[in-house]
Amino acid sequence: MSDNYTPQPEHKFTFGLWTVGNTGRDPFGGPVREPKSPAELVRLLGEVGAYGVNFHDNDLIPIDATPTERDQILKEFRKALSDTGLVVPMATTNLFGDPVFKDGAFTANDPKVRAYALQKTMNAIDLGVELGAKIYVFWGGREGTETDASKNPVDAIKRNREAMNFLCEYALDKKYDLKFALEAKPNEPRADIYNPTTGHMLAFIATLDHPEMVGVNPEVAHEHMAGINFMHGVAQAWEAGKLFHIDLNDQYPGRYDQDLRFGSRDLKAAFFLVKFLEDVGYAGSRHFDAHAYRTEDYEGVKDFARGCMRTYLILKEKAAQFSADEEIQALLAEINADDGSMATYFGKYSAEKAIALKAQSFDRAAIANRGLKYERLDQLTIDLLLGAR
Ligand code: GCO
Ligand code: MN
Ligand code: MN
Repeated sequence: MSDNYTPQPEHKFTFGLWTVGNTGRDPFGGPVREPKSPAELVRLLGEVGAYGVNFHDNDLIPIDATPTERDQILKEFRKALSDTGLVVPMATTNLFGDPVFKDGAFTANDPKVRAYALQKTMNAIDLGVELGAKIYVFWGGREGTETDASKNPVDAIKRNREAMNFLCEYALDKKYDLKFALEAKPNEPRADIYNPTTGHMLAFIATLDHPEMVGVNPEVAHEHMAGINFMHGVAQAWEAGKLFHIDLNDQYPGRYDQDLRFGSRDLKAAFFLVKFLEDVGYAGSRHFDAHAYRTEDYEGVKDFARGCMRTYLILKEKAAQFSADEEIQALLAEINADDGSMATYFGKYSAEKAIALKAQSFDRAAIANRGLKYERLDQLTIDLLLGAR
């Protein structure tokens, strides 16, 4: 059955192999679902209507696969892609799973680990590009510490920068049509991870040799774990021209990393996020980096994946409704009323402007007395979200 909430390719909904392929393992229990091959997962994604699939190098090719195994896996994967029409918009490197990365990858204290991480990433970039990826994500889950006795954070920043500069040059040298997207997370698996928020990442990117090649991949759960407003971080990245990718999911603040279905926890935050992405015309992938509850079988995994996309599309419709709602728009116009009397004071500084502004008198009490009607505006938003308008 097709309705307004049926995913279409133009919605650019993508999932990682590791998301629908998650077998439900957690720190307290083993897998609850049989693993599926990459090709099977592509078919599952095709069935639920996704546009694309993303992967870590080792989601696709196990770290110790032989060349023959690699060829066979790639053959089946490519066949599944062409049968389903799914594309690979993004790829990434697993720099966290193998024990060699227990002290990080690009920031590890052992130079052999740092060199191996660069080698592994170059190979993984080759693989991603071969399959069509235009965005390459870097999530440094192990780039952090449990004890600050172990590492100087300034050294870690410098090592990270050197690695990113090296890999940018590698992509340029190979003439790859590829951009990098850095993904921040405050903690988990390390006690503390460097560059813990999207804002930190943006500041770090400005120090690179090729900042134009590098943007961010903000994730809902990661900023909620840090207790901050995700949409504000996304807006900052967007305004800086750095929103190259986005990881959608959900998360209760102050808890372990939950990777909940998009919009399933903070519906209002999800609404303002979707509204933002749609209003500004973000054209990249809407990537769901989440997984099904551990209670589910593969039918439940499909329910989970369909749910992520459906909620996004419902919220997109609600965003359009918000923009068309006369009462809401009249209220916004009133809130933003401007009689133009202050216009001469804004914009670029001049000594004359400063003198004129210092001479201007303000009726502070009258200005402050005005009620701003944000309560009404918020309730109208809630009514709209709950289907009461
Ligand atoms: C996490 C991260 C990862 C990354 C992935 C892609 O919390 O585990 O969100 O899922 O997004 O490694 O780089
Ligand atoms: Mn995450
Ligand atoms: Mn992520």
